[in-house]
Amino acid sequence: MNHPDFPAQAAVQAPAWVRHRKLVEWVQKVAAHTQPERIVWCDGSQEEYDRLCQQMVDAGTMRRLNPQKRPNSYLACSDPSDVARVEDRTFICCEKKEDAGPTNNWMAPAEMRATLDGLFAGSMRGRTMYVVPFSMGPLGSPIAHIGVELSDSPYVAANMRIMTRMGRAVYDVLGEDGAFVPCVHSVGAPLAAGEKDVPWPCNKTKYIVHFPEAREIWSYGSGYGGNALLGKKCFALRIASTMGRAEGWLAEHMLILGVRSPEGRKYHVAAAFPSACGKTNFAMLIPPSSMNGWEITTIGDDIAWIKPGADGRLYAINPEAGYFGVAPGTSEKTNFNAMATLKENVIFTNVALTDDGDVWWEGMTDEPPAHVIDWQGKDWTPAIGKETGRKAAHPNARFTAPASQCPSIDPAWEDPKGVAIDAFLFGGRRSTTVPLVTEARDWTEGVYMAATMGSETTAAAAGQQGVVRRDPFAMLPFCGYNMADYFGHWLKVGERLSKLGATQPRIFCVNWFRKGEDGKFVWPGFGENMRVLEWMVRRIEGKAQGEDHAFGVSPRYDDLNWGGLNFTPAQFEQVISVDAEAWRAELALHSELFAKLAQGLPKALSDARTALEKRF
Ligand code: SAT
Ligand code: MN
Repeated sequence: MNHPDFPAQAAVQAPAWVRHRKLVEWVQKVAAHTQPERIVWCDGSQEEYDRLCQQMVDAGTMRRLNPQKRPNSYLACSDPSDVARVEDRTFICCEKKEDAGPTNNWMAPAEMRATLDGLFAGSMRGRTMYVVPFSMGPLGSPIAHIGVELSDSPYVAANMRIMTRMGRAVYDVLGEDGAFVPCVHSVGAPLAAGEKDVPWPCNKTKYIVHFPEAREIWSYGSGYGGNALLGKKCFALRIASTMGRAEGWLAEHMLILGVRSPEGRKYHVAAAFPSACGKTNFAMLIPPSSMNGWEITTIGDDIAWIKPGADGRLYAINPEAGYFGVAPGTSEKTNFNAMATLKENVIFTNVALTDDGDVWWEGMTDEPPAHVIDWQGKDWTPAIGKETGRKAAHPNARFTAPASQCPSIDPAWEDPKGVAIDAFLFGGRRSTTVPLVTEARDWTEGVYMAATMGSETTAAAAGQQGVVRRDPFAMLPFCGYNMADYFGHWLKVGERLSKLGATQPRIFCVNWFRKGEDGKFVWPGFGENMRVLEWMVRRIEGKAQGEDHAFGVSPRYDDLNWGGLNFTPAQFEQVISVDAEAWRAELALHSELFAKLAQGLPKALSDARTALEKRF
């Protein structure tokens, strides 16, 4: 192929280990259009990673941290405008608007393609285009799928090597004609000849676009996390959820953990919480010392792909290979395992730099350091922080770390057949109304709970923080199709299990975030959440009691194990109580959501709502 504006044609020549003709043609086509100066076919090797990082250090994008303190680790600070996912710039472009549903931004595919054509024309000029092959899930696992991301950001290429199985071996799985999800990413900041680059190139105009029918992703203008690491939310949730609908499986915003009882029985739990609500902490929980014999192991901290196995049960894998976790609030006390995971080989983004070349963020230590350089490169002292309210680390500052470094990693975390799920948990951040824990009495009641979940918004997405919004299944920003159909899909998955005579996983709804009148959290959370997990395990075993109420079964004070924790019945009342008035207001919000999702809303759910209303 010849293109007058693309002299570096020889560079499109794929290495011998890429035998997939269609893939090579696609790379050629995108290169001809975006006109990068050079093309690098990533092989995923350590040398390549080190080289990428060194280039970014030389370009001022990253800083190498003190190797004595934080070996082989880096700090990247983003443009202050490019710090979180941009939900209002995220689009689902299927043929029919109804298929995207009322909770997604939609544009007709042809119109969007015309827009993107304009934006991507020459958008990589002066930059290197990295061809990043990746597997979501263990290579060759029947639950895994493959993607290839073309990106003009070395930060993306390096992060993708931590977050996914990235490199040459992916081409062996693909062979000459294997299926892959094509992902194209540009920071949207072409460089003129001789123009000097900025540390974090991006563009004010941003588009995060999904074509579910073509199974294609295009991302423009942002270099940050969920906007740019396209294997994560874009592929593993938005595109994969549509694949799951078509093929009878689930792509969920869930951590996966293993829990072993003192008797040695092992269970697996998948839990959905919105972004920045503690999935990583919960996945790496260390039981309090008073709960001797209980053990938690980590399979995943953000995303679960769940497919029915031959025995009818649901099997889950973590499609990722790393953690892209929220740094602020992470400490040896709140998440010892995460801190151990972060000892080396980490890319930090938007945290503060200490005077001895290490990192710091709010909540990492009881005492802040006397001086740091904040995430925007300015001097920061505790006094400055107090005076100006400025944080040293951005509230959505992140770490990218290899999952294999986590001390609590489950021995089966890379098992290609996945782990059998015994329970699903759904939780939001709610300072009032929602009790600590409630078990659904059946699958439909559980789907109702998950569908009507609400949560206070966090810094993980651009926009106002701390307002309650409905976030069904913690999937509101991540479902690639009509949310009402998605509820229907969940109901179908449950029906299929019961038809096969397989045990359905139990469904629980939790809330760690109730606050007292003083505005402080009442429930201690973190490791103490093990007490709630113990109750769930005992429910599964048919050993624990609870009390039936309007929307499920919750433990009474004496149904939980309080050994080693001073938590009074009065405090328990504050986190478990169901206030009828608050619930009538809550039900009105459920109605609002269901009215919005009326088209295609399963009747079983509106019936569940009516029954619930009657009970109040
Ligand atoms: O930026 S990400 O989407 O990867 C993190 C999150 O919001 O959960
Ligand atoms: Mn997430």
